[in-house]
Order: sequence, then structure tokens, then C-alpha cells
Amino acid sequence: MEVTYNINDKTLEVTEEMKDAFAKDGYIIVRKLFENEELVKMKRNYEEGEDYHKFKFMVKDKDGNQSAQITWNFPGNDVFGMAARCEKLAGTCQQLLGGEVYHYHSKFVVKDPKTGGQRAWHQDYGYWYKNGCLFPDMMTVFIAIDPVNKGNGCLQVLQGSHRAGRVEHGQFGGEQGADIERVEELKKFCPLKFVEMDPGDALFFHCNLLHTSDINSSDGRRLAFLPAYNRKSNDPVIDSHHPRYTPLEMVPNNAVLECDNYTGMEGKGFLDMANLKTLKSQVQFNK
Ligand SMILES: O=C(O)CCC(=O)C(=O)O
Repeated sequence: MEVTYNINDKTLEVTEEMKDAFAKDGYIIVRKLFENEELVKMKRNYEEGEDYHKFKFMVKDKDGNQSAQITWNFPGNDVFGMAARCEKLAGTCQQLLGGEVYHYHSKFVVKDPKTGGQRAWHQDYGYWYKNGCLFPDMMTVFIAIDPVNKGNGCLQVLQGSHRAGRVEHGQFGGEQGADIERVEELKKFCPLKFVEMDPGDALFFHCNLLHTSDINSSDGRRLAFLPAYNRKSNDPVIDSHHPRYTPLEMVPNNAVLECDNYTGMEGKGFLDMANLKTLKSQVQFNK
């Protein structure tokens, strides 16, 4: 049975049950992490934040379908910056990972109606390992900004697959991602879950959790916000296109509602994905 959690009184208490579920399954789902008023602000920030659109990069899947990605290294002070730094998000990751975390990067993944491409099976740590992160003490939160369902390419995860450790990543069967034969074997042990979400719901997942997503065959956009965190103790040992330890200034949960900065993008450190040398040397360019 799927266990999901709800947020009470605008705060999220990370219980032992949640920590145990994260350790066992590699993920937890929190419904309504962000409420409607916060989502209105987030959507406005996405629409009005010009840099978000300037740094849009198209990622092609094996069939030539494309999804858009926008990536930045530092949270900044706009609405999404407050979201990435707020206690119910960053503080929850801190508790799930068991130590101080910093913002490793954030991104949007946008799948346009009918055209938005799939993402191959992979683990985030399959790539972050190559950035000099020695331990898998890292995680991502997938936050639905639009509704996310089977028809528009919701995330699919192999429950418990993080316990297999890091799987080889490279070019397998015509696409870049995790060793697909290994993934097929793991499917026999780890149940496949489609993570359908309403706007504001959040999937907190471990960096070794195998995940994929399908094309968007619906008539609506599928926009997701994915901040990622690394533990301070796991400061990367080499330079890469993502930051070494940089203290995260945590903000209270009401910071999103109180933020009226929709356009100021100072210090966010957007990635110019098309021109990044470290990304080109990697097997997949979207990490
Ligand atoms: O947004 C998606 O469908 C998947 C994104 C993802 O897994 C990634 O970029 O690592």
C-alpha cells in the first residue's frame, strides 16, 4: 500500500515513520506540500522570470521527442528560491539525509502538450557520482506545479531500488541512462510505481532511486520543479558544473507566501547547458 503524508498547519513534522519509509522505499510522497496560494505565486514566477526562459535547454529522447530543462545552482531570492530554502522542503531533506544539507541545484522540467519527451531510467547519483560526490547522501524533490499523471508523463519509480546501490550509467539500447538489463532484473524485485500528483504535491526521493518518465501525450503542459540537495559532509572532491558546499540560508515556511519577487534572478547561477564542458564529458547532459 502506498503511504503518503499530509502537511498540518503549514508545517511538516518528519516522523520516524517517514524516515523509515524513506530508508526502505527510497522515497516518500507528501501531499499538498505547497498550497494553492503558493502555487499561484510559483506559476507567476515561472511566467515572469525572464531568465528562466532564456536558459531553457531542450533534451531529446531516443525517439526525438523533446522536453525542456532549466537548471540553476543557487536558490536565489525569488519565489522558487524561497521554496527551495524553506523548512518544509530543505529542512525535511536535512532530516531525511541525517545531516546539514546545501542546495546542489534546482531545475524545471517542462513537457509540452503532445511533444514532451520521455526520460530514460536513471538514478540521479548515476551522474552526480561523476561530479566528485563520494557518497549517495543526496536527494531530489519532484514538486508538481501542473497536475502530473500517467497521461502526461508522471514520474515512475522502482520502489526500494536505491538499496541496489549505484547502477552503471551510459549508452544502453540506443539511449543514455542506467544499464537497462540491470533495470529489467531489478523490476522483478522492486515494484513499479506511477507517481501521480496534484499541483503542490511533492515526491522526496533518494539519489539512487531508479526513475523514468514517459512522453506527455495529453493536451496540457506538465511543469515540475525539482530542487536537489547534497549533505555538507559530502562536499564534492572535484570541481564540476554544480557547486561545492555553500551554506543554505533556510527560511521559514511562510517565506513563499510573503515573497513578491517574481523577476529578480540575482545570484541564481543558471547553467548554460549547451556550452558546458563538464556536461559534455558526461554520458548524459541533463544533470
Ligand atoms: O521530470 C521528469 O519527468 C524526470 C526528470 C528527471 O528524472 C531528471 O531530470 O532527473
